Amino acid sequence: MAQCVTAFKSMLQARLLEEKLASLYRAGGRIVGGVYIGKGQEAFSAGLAVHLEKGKDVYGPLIRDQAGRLAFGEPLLDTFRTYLGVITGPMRGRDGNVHRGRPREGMPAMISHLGSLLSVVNGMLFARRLQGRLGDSVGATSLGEGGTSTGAFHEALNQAAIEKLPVIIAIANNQFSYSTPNSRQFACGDLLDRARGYGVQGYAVDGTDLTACVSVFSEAVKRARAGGGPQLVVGSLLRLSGHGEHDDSSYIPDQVKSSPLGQDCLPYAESQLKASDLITDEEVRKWKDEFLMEIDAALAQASKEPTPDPFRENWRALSTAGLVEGQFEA
Ligand SMILES: Cc1ncc(C[n+]2csc(CCOP(=O)(O)OP(=O)(O)O)c2C)c(N)n1
Repeated sequence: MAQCVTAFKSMLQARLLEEKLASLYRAGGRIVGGVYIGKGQEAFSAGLAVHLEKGKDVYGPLIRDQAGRLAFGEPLLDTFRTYLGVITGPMRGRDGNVHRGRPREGMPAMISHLGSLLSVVNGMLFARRLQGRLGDSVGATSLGEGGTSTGAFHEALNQAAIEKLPVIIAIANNQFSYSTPNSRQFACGDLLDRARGYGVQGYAVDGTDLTACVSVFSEAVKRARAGGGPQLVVGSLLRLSGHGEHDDSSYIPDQVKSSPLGQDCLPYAESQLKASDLITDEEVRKWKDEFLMEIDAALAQASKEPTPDPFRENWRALSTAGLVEGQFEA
């Protein structure tokens, strides 16, 4: 239950941070690329990451995982430094939004949202196994239901299953892949069929319910650590925003928005945790104030920092400049 409170704090911090990013995007000028947020998916994201240990486990977060990133321990400044494209950021100004990571700390940089990170996480785990240093560490990544239609996802899931890799795959079924509804995305009855088809353990969870998410991921991580191979968790929910801030999501019918899938996980978690006497109104107010101050301070800091100078920058791949897990020195 203590993990629910930790996850809740990451959810709250992520929501406030992403509100700031969205307002910077709308104001124009500061953020050059798109802004992609995880509103409505924070419980599913943090519910997984809260079980991972930075320095021991591998975590490959995607577009909707700001809450998971914070729960795993990614510094707040990484978000602003990447969005503002400054050279102090983890991608040194080469990316303008979500393709950031810290591979040395077990967090590979996101590639595409569409299933390509699972094979990277598999590879990191497999390398550790070959080097005899896997121990009981696990890897985890997430993707949307649309991503489960790609060849990259199927190949990587099959590979993980055959090699019995300790990987947790969190599929956030938010009903729409950009504007494509599930009826045009897959014909199987249930996304858990994806797990059955590859001989992988599958779980279904209400992705709007933090305590349910924390509990199902606790079980999945435990089994993966104990040698049970890949664990695939499907969370049902809705993204409460556009695909990115440029998208008004007008293709999502009102009746879906007002269904249980559209429940906002943040106020729901707050009411659950208050009802269980785990948090108080006063604590939530205090955390909000603290997070808003931290967010403003991080934005002010990143705003002062320089973007790359195209004439002086060495544009070699970052992997050769020390980003990869201890293999290259800067
Ligand atoms: C190969 C490729 N094609 C298209 C895109 C653009 N794209 C990024 S995310 C996305 C939709 C993803 O839907 P889903 O996997 O359901 O995740 P969600 O956005 O719902 O979280 C698309 C079409 C891409 N990144 N890569």
